[in-house]
Amino acid sequence: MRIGLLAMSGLRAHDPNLLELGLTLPGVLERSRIVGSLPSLGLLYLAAYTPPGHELAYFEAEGDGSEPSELYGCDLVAISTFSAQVGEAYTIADRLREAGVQVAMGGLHVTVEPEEALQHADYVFLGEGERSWPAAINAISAGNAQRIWNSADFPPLDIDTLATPRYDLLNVQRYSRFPVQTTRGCPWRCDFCASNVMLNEPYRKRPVAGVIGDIQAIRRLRKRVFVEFADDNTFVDHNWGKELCRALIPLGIKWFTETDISVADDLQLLQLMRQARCRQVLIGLESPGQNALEGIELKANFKSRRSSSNLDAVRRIQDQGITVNGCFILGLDRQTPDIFEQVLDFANQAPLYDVQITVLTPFPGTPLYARLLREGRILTPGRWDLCTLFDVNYRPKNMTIDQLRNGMAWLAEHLYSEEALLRRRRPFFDSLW
Ligand code: B12
Ligand code: SF4
Repeated sequence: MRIGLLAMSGLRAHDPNLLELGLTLPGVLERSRIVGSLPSLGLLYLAAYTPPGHELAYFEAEGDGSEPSELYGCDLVAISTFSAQVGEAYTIADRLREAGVQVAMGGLHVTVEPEEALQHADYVFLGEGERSWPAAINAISAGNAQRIWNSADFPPLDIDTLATPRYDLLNVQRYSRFPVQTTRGCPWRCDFCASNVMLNEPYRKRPVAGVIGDIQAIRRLRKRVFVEFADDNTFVDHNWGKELCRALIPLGIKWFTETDISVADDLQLLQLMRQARCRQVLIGLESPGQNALEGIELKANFKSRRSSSNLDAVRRIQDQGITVNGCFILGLDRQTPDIFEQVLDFANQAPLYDVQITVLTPFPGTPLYARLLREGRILTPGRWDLCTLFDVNYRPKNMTIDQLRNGMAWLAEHLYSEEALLRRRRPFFDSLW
């Protein structure tokens, strides 16, 4: 079969205020240009697990959500879904099927909404694709495939022998950053976290040699690379993290990752990360102060317990020459309208090199979604296109919807202007000299 792999590329947001700001604020533009250009690691893994004898090609949807015409020459198109653009993905799937092309859909969204997806796809995949994909491809090419493929019905994935993603399918000149995975999952359980919908699995770390092998595979295609570790929480195990950094040092590549604040507890780890050329860690701080964080992490109240030391922790990391991108969620139940100024104060006091602000988003499949639905607080159930992290689709508890929207816009203006960026970043550069 000729199999097309289709990623729904780019970022999505609908709030007109924020969109207008996004077009003019340098900080917003900077990050969206960087992240908007990442290829889909999930599809590159699927390609690596495709049985031999099939022809594979990787595609990305256009910025307006339309599909490349080459897809119509495929026998099967595999689409990876996130909630924000699943409507666009369904529209493409409908058009392809009308033209006689079979469609397979997988990824985070359809894993929790398989019945919905069955209305648009021939085959729907739940969970990690590597487990079911080889058997599914054999059955599809033999013409006797079932429609639902649940990874739970297949043996667990052996993370120690994970295949190298098929980076060779990419037009490498098109990308400035490449995703590599070092771990899967996260030991914590934040009630809003959409990654958790995949987490029937424990937190898993890959052997360091496998990670290095993936980076070498990218470097065979392109000499100078910047790597984004597509993890949820890389440095949970500090000793393993040190091993990873020691192996990265000789490669001399720059990299970015997402991790929790505990990374700041270990000076040796931070020093090794710096030597290994870590450029930035993205950390979910979520809210300044303990009160608003109470109970949002369901397992050990991790985020609330740590919050009083977050300011110092950020400084310890940045003192090592590693920038922190501190992420805050606006509209948490215990936040009141003074939250916008509190976030600005925290960002300026640290000072945080980068700040990401998002609106509390009830993603399908999360405990948050179930709770807000029960409480009648979802404004329009099923409006998955609003799952962008920037659009409000629920009724906040301690502020009005307008206060949340306007507060978000006010904060964006104060955080992302050229002047604000310079003011927060200058001390970081000064400390390096
Ligand atoms: C890297 C990343 C990005 C990158 C690259 C995305 C991409 N093209 O893959 C960028 C920066 C572009 C991005 C953008 C966005 N992201 Co993002 N991103 C991530 C992150 C950190 C890692 C994704 C990753 O590479 N995972 C590793 C791979 C191996 O896993 P995977 O993609 O899930 O694929 C596996 C399975 O899902 C399955 N599978 C996937 N697709 C398919 C298809 C088929 C046919 C089959 C059989 C199986 C299958 O098999 C794969 C292998 O096991 C995740 C967090 C997370 N844990 O997922 C957030 C995450 C996916 N992002 C999220 C969001 C909200 C966004 C944005 C909507 C933000 C915005 N406002 O625009 C955009 C929208 C993207 C889009 N076009 O719709 C949410 C999605 C929640 C949801 N339910 O939709 C997540 C979960 C973050 C979070 N915790 O909230 N993101
Ligand atoms: S710490 Fe981050 S990745 Fe882990 S559950 Fe919470 S939000 Fe998700």
